[in-house]
Amino acid sequence: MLTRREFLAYAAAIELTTRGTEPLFGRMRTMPEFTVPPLPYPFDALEPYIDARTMEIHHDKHHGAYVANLNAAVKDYPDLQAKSIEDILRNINQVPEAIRTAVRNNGGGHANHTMFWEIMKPGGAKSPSGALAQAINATFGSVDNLKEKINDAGLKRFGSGWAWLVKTPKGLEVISTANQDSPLMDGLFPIFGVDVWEHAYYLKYQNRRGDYLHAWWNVLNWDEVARRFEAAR
Ligand code: MN3
Repeated sequence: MLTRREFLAYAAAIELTTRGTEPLFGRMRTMPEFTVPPLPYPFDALEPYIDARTMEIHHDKHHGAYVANLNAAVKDYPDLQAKSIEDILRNINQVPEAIRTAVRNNGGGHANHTMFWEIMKPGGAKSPSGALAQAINATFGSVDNLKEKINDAGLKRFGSGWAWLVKTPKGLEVISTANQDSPLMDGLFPIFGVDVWEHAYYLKYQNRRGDYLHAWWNVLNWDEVARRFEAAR
């Protein structure tokens, strides 16, 4: 089974070798679709902080729907199908207007959740280390201050959205976005974000978003966050 990246490289190679001849197969029909990545741990792995039922519905149904809707939106746009979701979001204003809102919401949902599953794990380090820790301390004073800022941004986000630590041209910053908007749409790099949609916490925490945010730090995968911090530099 080829990954999407491998397939694209393969398809590009085929296209190169068949240039000037009849195409071997219809490119539009064989382009792979965006897919929901498998959860890197069992549904119940983040208990008791995030319950198994929430994880199952969130990953299979919510992320599944974003991907299905994204694929439907780009169905007739092979140039978009050939791009990574990050590239599409970075250039969201170049997406044809007819499908721009659908791509913004569902493509944003796909990218945000793909990141979200990776930046959580059971039993990870309790705090950051190395260059990431230095940068956090230099910018926010302490990791606890960063947590407070993220929690505050998540609590103040009215309705649905995300709270983020992002890399700006100047350094690190805490922001929040509405709905499924990605920091990539504003030219910012998402180092990590926490989902504050009710579907992320309602079964266990009901209306207590603050309790969810407080508990969420127990499942943050600081190793993956450090990897993303390095990638942003
Ligand atoms: Mn969600």
